[in-house]
Amino acid sequence: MAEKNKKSIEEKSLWEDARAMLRKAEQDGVETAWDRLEQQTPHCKFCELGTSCRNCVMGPCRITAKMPRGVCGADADVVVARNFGRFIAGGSAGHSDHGRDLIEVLEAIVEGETKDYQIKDEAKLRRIAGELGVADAGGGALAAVARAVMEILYADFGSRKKEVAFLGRVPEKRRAIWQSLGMTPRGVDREIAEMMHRTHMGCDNDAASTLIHAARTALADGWAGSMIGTELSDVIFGTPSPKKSTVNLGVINQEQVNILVHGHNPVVSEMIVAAANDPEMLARAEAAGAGGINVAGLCCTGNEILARRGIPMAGNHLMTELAVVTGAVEAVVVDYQCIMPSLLQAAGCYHTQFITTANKARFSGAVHFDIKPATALAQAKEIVQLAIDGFSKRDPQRVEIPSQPVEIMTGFSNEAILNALGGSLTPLLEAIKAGKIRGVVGIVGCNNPKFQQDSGNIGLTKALIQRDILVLVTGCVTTAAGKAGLLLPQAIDQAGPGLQEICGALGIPPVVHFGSCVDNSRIIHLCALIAEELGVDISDLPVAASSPEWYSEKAAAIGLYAVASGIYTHLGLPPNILGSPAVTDLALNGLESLVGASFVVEPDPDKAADLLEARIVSKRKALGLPK
Ligand code: SF4
Ligand code: MSK
Repeated sequence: MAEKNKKSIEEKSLWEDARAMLRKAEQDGVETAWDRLEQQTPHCKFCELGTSCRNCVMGPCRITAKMPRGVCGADADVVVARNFGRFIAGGSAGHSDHGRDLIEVLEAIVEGETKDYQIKDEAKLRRIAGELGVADAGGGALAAVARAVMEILYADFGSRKKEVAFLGRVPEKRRAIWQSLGMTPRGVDREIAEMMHRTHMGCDNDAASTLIHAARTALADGWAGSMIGTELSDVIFGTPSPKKSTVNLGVINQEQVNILVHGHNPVVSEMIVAAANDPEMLARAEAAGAGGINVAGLCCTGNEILARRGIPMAGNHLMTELAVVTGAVEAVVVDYQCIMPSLLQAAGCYHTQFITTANKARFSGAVHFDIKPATALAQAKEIVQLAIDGFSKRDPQRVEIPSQPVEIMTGFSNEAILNALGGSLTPLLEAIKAGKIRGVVGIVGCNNPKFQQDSGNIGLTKALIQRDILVLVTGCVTTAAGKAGLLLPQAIDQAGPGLQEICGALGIPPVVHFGSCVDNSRIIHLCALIAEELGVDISDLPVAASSPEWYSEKAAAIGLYAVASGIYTHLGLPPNILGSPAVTDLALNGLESLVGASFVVEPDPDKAADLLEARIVSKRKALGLPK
């Protein structure tokens, strides 16, 4: 069966650096995600359709035409909705627990338990404090203001509030919709726990009701968990501002000690960057015969340090194993999420050390550091020392770095955009009204080996900018856009005349890097600011979202909070819900009448561009704007 599912190397990835490393992986005997996908194909049809249930031991049950109910009596609609609800809870938990970790670092700062982390953007902290109603936010002692913000945001995880703190950012019309549907997110942990409760046998047995709570859970992610992650990362590590960097496997440096940081949270990767720049560590690297210490990113923690520090990006999700295959990586240092367990085996084929740093993401056989705020920098130096020690173990015969790095522009935040626009959204709105920017689409998310790597991400991005639709990218789409040369101001050559004019005048690329997966909260915040400025709801705007190659629970949660926020959202492949016509119809159609937006599924990037453009045209028309 596996032979039948075999793809050629060209079919696996769009990129030459990936293809070269896929050839080398074959030679070196390293198994990759594509190999395992062949083994796993065809997938279990019940799981694919969402019609298998393991929620109790009267089962497991599979729902078919001949067996339309599980032992308890649950039908396909109930089983599919419950599975999808738990899927969303998993994704929301990931982003939100990440956000909570940032509150804990802020707490360590406030309590004087760490000198390794500081408040880098005091102005932003005070601005947020003002929004959250902290007394004397502008003039009070910094520690007191920080403590008050910390308490308010910790409370967002509990059960005592009627709504999470950043809902003040949501336009009134949208909040009224949520209120009427019972979709207002009250507390992050509360919504996630309630989803687990509702989906226990014998609770929520109405698919629509379960899905509404799934949306509420996702909204707690977008407008609380993820937003807290973004905002506090800016406060602690600085708010991104435009800068240049580089991307692809060519950022791995043959002469230097190479450390790849992978995962999501900047709490560890920022310390690794600091430790690698320490003069003593640099001297030690030199003494070991290396020309320096090179830190490069993978996935979203890579996006965090790329946007804030311009640290180069080695690759996105499907490049993580291939980066190790270069044979030139001394250490892969991970925090959590999207880290393939197989990386440990790939690292074992070379001299690469695989180092974990979070007690909630342990990998059997890895070198583990339980990184704590009080000792983070010292621990990071120990990690960098391990990498330096590994440099002499590198086998030069097995090193192949397959490409030259591509330049990119990064570091866009809402603050940076406002700055570039001269302090107000008016120039952006004028460009939208005039049809020079016809709309804005956030293209976000992952790679999935079911697609040729990045063909959907790049195909859609190119098709949209040609149609004068501005594209914002986050997560793993960033690396794709960067490798294609689309994150440079000169990429306006590939855009329509309107984008050429506007982006050309501002000196920005037509594809704008907005950060990591949690930073999708920047995009919904920007939508809210634009809606407020125009006096309309988010669902009235000529905006949309897309995740062409998504794979994770987190990506589904992002998609659902986008839809529930009023943003039409394209997915390159469906979630595992097709076994229930009722749930599928709700996702693709029914949500439109409830929240003013829905999902659309389309694997072909050109057809997806047509759908997104048609949506934008309809929204422009309703606002009385030219096509
Ligand atoms: Fe089967 Fe119902 Fe138990 Fe699910 S909850 S495994 S459908 S008996
Ligand atoms: S890392 S969730 S593969 S974007 Fe955020 Fe990339 Fe998707 Fe993970």
